[in-house]
Amino acid sequence: MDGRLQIRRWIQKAAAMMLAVGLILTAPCQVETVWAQDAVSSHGVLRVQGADLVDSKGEKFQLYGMSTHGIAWFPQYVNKETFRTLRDDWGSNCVRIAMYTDEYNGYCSGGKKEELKKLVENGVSYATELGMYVIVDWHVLNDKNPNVYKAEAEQFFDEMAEKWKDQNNVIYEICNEPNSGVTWEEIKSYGDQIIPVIRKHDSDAVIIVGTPTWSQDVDQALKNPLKYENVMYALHFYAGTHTDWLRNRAEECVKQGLPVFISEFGMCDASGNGANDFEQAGKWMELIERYNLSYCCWNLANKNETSSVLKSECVKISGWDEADLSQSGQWIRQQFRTESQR
Ligand code: IDC
Repeated sequence: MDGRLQIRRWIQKAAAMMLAVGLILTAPCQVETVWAQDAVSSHGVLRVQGADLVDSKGEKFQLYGMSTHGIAWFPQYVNKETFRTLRDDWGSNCVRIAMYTDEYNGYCSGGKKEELKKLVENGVSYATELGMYVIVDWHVLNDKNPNVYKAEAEQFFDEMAEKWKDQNNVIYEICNEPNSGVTWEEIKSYGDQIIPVIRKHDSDAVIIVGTPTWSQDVDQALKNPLKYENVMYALHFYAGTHTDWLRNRAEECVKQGLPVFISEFGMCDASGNGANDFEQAGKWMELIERYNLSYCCWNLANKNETSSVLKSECVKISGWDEADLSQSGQWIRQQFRTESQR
């Protein structure tokens, strides 16, 4: 064998050994590999530009994912493996953590404050570790008027925003759904108190503000918006109840420059139950895609109700098969998967 051939063989052997060593060394790391869906490292700090949510490069960006049910009721889904499945298998880039303020051991109505805060903090950490955006939702519902627990909201957001001031994946939703005649002026005055509390720590965080009538009256916000930057206005729909008239309102407001965020919706009716109306839901999705709106689906739980995405007999908290998913779950997972391929 001539000298050159000998050398080539040595090189080949050395390369094969290096490859083998490399494979052995990298194998254990794969468990924690963050895949291409690491939305936060690709898109960074989000901000609001006109009606749009844009990423750190100034490109239009869309968040989409699941909302938990009330975390006091279904704490098991505030779990890293749950979020990982939502990211890797469902293809979503965002998760909304819903903490009821009044009902179901709500934060302000006898719930265990420290445990609830810990759950929210854990949820934010898991999302962060997975490179997902996360919405912290102060879930006003039974309390109707966000001013009822304004002092508690101030304290909560002050503490939380201080913790996450250096992160760029946390979005604050300061009042889920004001309702029962609460006016936009009352909500606005609440926003004027709470937004500066968050901004004191995190000067550019995106903040979502609920609108009157269970977050349907975005037109009132359009007439008289808050004066801060990086604020978006919540519009919620339930496809079995809210049809053309609410879509038209949403479209009109977006066209006129209002940043609308669909931070909660369902394919069924507004009770969270009843039949799914996938035809109407499909029309909503067309609108969502036309305007690149961000959206979170209610709800990630196995409650025996139509809007829960898991069947009530499913006790798995991650890695769900098709058979584990309710009709709603099958539909929305497909929607997210399609979205992630766009
Ligand atoms: C529903 C839950 C249901 C719970 C009820 C409490 O799905 O299990 O018993 O709240 O009142 C909303 C609310 C959201 C509702 C949902 C369906 O933001 O909390 O969840 N909905 O009613 N707005 C419109 C519909």
